[in-house]
Amino acid sequence: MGTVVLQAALLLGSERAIPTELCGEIDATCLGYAKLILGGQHEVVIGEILKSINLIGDCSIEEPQELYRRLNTQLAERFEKHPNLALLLAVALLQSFIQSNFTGPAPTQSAYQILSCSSLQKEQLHQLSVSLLSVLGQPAYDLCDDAIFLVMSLILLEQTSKQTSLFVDIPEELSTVEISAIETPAIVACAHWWRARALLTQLSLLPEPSGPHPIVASSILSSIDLVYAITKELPPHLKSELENQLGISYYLENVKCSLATNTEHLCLPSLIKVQKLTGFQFVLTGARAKRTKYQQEARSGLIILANSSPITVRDQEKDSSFNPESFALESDYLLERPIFQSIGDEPLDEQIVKRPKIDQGSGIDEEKLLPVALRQEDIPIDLRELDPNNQPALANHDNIQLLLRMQVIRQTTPAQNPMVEQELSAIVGRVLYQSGQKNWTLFSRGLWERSLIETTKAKTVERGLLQMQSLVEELGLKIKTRLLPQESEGTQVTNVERLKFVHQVPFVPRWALDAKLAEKYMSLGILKSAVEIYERLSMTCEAALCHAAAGDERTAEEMLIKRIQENPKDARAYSILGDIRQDPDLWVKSWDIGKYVNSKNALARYFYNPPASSGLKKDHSACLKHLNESLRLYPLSFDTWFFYGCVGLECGRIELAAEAFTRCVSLDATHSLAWSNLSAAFMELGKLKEAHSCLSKATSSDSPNNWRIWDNYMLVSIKLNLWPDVLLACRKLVEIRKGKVGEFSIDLPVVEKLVELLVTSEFPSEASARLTHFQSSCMEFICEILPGVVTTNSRCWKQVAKVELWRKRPWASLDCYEKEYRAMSHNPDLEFDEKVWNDSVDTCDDLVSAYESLGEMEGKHGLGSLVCKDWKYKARSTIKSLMSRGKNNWEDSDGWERLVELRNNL
Ligand SMILES: *[C@@H]1O[C@H](CO)[C@@H](O)[C@H](O)[C@H]1NC(C)=O
Ligand SMILES: *[C@@H]1O[C@H](CO)[C@@H](O)[C@H](O)[C@H]1NC(C)=O
Ligand SMILES: *[C@@H]1O[C@H](CO)[C@@H](O)[C@H](O)[C@H]1NC(C)=O
Ligand SMILES: *[C@@H]1O[C@H](CO)[C@@H](O)[C@H](O)[C@H]1NC(C)=O
Ligand SMILES: CC(=O)N[C@H]1CO[C@H](CO)[C@@H](O)[C@@H]1O
Repeated sequence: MGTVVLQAALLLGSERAIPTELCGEIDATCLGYAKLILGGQHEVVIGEILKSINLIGDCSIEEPQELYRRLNTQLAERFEKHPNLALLLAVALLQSFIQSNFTGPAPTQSAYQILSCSSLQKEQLHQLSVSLLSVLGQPAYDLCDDAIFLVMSLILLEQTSKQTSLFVDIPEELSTVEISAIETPAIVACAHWWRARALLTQLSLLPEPSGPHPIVASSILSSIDLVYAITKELPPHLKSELENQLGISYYLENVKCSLATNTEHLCLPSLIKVQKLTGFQFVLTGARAKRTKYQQEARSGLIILANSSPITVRDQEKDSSFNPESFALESDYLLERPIFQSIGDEPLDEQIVKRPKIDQGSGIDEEKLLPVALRQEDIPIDLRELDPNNQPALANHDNIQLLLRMQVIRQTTPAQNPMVEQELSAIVGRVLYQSGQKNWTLFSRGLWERSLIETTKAKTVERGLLQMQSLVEELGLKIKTRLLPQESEGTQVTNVERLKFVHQVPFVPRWALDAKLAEKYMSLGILKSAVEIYERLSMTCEAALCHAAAGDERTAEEMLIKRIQENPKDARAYSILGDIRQDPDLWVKSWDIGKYVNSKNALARYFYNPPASSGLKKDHSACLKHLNESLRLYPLSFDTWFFYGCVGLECGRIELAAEAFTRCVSLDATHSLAWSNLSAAFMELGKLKEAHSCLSKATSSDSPNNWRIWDNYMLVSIKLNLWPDVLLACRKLVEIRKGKVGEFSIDLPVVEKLVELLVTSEFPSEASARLTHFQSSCMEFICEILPGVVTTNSRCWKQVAKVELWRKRPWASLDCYEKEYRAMSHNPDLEFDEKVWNDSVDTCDDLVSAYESLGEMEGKHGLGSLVCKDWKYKARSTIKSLMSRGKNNWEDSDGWERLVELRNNL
């Protein structure tokens, strides 16, 4: 039991989780090591535990696999019977690696010193370790420090969690990790959890997520059973509190993992769960704000009102066993903050409503990434009472939730949408501007995120770049820190502080900050600065892509060729060279040496759309074959599945397409086009019901105004006789398209069918009888919406007239015939175009019959009134005026004859 408490405490990074009364039960050595790790002294632990084993010795190791085998056997021999110790070592190694490359400060001893390697061995071991960490032809970042620690940690975790190694060849069938709350022992579950953390660390060393690693990590973090597997072995009196703490951590890490593996569309349920667990309340609303320095007038803006639950805050306070780093907010350009004027002085609607997506309903929908309060009265009472300029400090876990939500929004919305940028700013603002001391990890991440947002706006792009530059320096610890926490209490305190939460917020290794800055320069067209950074980071592929983007393909090619000469195993470099030269041989080579997935995708695109110079024709089956192989190795790529499905549809491989789009919507259930294409596949397979349900998903997803989707929805609904859905779609099509194509947005045959259905039902004669939903909606559509859209289409007016009559409003019905006739007879072509003449005669005929049949009915003023008292006179004068307009040209046409006949019949 004690052991599990100890491991839980390590997972939580909290010494407090080990109650003193339990310490007696725990093996003293392990307890000592755990305390050292929690106190940031990983090196001591590593040194102590490894003291007695000869890991490397004097061996000269040449091949990565040789290094793996050596480490694997040595570690297994020593730790097979001591999973607890193995886990402690693995944790120390991982945390130490993270400290070196992610959070700093630099440890006093390097990995190779601790392992007592010669300097000759050191260089070689580093290269071999980097090779081992590379995945599917993507080299791990080779300037990282202490790579061997991460390798050792991963090996130990594979051993303690009893899983097949990912260091040996990629397995044919991907084995996902199965965790059972009941059967998996707690210690194994802890090992799984740390392994997921280590795998995400490894992924952050790669240019793109790839290989089985994301799948293994997500499968570990895919179910809360991971937590239950641990807590079932805890002593009863600690169980509920630790379960709660571990649960919070689990959900946060689940989101982090989705973000890191580009499956961010799956995050919302976990975000909602963790919000409930911490009792966090927050809402986005409008406010007027003034930037201290640059603005005189307050402008409307957005603000997040947020508050942590008092219980969470109290728990956290109990935890401050060490001094948080403290620092003052001084710099103008880093810390300038808006001053909010009181919220609610303004009608909030105007500021937020611009964004079409937000529904107009009252109250707030908590099940959203960003709950919004449009009106002041929708803001929960606790939040309404907050002072917007002095909001209370949030619990750390709540700050993390905000940062994660921000990241999810950023990854799921199109870039450069000003409204989204405003929302992101509001979230970051809430993290940055709060009373009390700031947390290093979270605060520095907040500053970084804000500078990223600022660079997306023309007005603030320069300030954003300056902020990024100075943060790169400060976080890189190249110069002494000023804005961020000083290393006041010595490195121990600092590193512990900084390692807190590192597994809950997305990883940003040191060099990734620099690389992001370079990416920014590149997107702003400042290529020279971008290239400089990439070269300094020795990211050759990125630097080459920069040159290529600037049109200097020669330099790009030269750099890549040089890189390949130096690193013949860099499959990504081959593939990028292939992209620049459009040379399939290079992609094939890239696949052969490293199974680099993008090279297969490039081959697929090539065979789908071969350049004219190649003399090849579009080759669907080659294209599908390449995509199939790419997906086999990396099935988490939405884009690849989508392409696979489209090609499948195009060449009649419908089952394949259905499978592909099913995978798409399981990766992103909000993607309308994927739903719509999936329905197309089902249609082809004759599965109408499935097709219908896909389309109904498509219509409620991310592009609710895509008329083609509604059109398909209507067609399928017709086939299934689902008339209420047909009506819905038909209405929606008019709504979406009337602005562009006017009355052509109306699908007449469908309208006619709907009207036929409507009028064959009984119109409720007594006032008390209620209309069905279909009846009232159809009536509204035909009698209120259509007349605003129809201009000349007489068939359509007839339908309106029909429904008005059904509603027992003959006067309104007659009105329609008059409008129909007027629209037609005002056509100036009447005198030249026989068709118009013919049509006008027809509508005149309609109108005259309407006068005859409706004129004498009871009028709108009830008993005694008539629809049209002088209908005969009106009918006559209608005929007369049409005849006078047709006199010159149509006097001996058939139409003329018909008019004469009509007049005589009256
Ligand atoms: C920062 O994090 C540490 C570690 O959990 C905590 O003790 C401290 O209270 C936090 N600071 C604030 C202001 O929340
Ligand atoms: C790829 O092809 C293999 C063999 O034809 C097939 O079994 C597999 O289902 C295909 N994979 C996908 C994702 O379609
Ligand atoms: C599938 O989606 C693509 C991309 O949106 C589109 O071009 C194509 O027409 C769709 N195919 C079908 C059958 O709907
Ligand atoms: C108009 O109607 C007459 C018969 O009613 C027909 O012969 C003639 O072709 C029609 N003209 C046009 C242009 O449709
Ligand atoms: C490439 C890179 O940024 N590496 C850094 C890893 O962290 C150490 C210190 O912890 C730095 O010295 C390296 O520059």
